[in-house]
Amino acid sequence: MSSVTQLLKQAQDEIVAADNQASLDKVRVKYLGKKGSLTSYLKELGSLPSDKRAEAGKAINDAKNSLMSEIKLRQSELQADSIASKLLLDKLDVSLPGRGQKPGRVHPITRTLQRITDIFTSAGFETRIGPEIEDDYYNFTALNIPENHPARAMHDTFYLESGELLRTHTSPVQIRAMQNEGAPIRLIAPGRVYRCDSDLTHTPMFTQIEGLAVGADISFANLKAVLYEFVSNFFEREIELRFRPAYFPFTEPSAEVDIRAESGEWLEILGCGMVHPNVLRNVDIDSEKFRGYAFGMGVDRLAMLRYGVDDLRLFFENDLPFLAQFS
Ligand code: 2NM
Repeated sequence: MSSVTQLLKQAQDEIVAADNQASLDKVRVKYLGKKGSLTSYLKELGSLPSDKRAEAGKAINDAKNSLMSEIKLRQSELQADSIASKLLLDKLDVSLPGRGQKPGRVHPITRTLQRITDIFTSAGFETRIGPEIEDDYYNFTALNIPENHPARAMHDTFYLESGELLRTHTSPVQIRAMQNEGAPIRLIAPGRVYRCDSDLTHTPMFTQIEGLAVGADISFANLKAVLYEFVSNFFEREIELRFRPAYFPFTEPSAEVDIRAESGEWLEILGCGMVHPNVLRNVDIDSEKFRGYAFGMGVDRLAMLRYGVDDLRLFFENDLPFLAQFS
């Protein structure tokens, strides 16, 4: 009897001393496991004289029960401790300042394109977009560009193995729009275009915006007025324009348009003209009833002028300090 009491006392001390789950487990195994000391006492009960057996058995079972409940208690204490210390370590101060994520910006060419689009939208033009992979018909033939025209040469156009090509201008968008919607129509077509050309002022991919208005009373005077309004709006000052006669297969007459820079020099910014009757015919618009004007400009060039950037390639290098200047 006294050795059970002693064993119980010893086990209780060890339970209190156990400061983690593993050592508490060891205590449990040591006393209550299959080969534990209390367990072996139970096994030895049979060798006691029968009149002592009941009393001893009860004492051992009582000791066993109180050990089990004390271990359970200690276990929940240890668990609470470990949760508390984890919480202390993982404490998150939600009031700390962030890591200084800088907001992104819109690329200067995209900003310029949005600005141009906004100006034409408020003048009543709708926006149309189209595929960058085109075929010969939409990129050339429908635009009155004959089979042997230099613009078709491998030199300028990226051809795909399929025989398709990367559009060299956004004019195919206008062709599709006229085909699908007929006249009258007034739209702008912004987008990426591709030409096999690369130097200081040319990149193989660039952004263009073209415009088209077809109607019964459309005249070259309308074209001049729209372009004048556009350019003055874009540069935020009265701008002098100069129309120089030019040649495009898809317009007749055609002109290249210069603006008078603040320095006094003339800078070319766009091409335009009256849509060629052959082009109208190709999209089944009656060229006796309807006339149209069209224009096209390089957005990159307008962005250079607006922001005073003198090397086109800067727009394509994704140099963050350079880009960060436009916000
Ligand atoms: C330019 C210059 C002149 C043009 C013509 C057409 C269409 F589809 F109506 F025939 N779209 N764009 C055009 C005319 C484009 O870019 C310098």
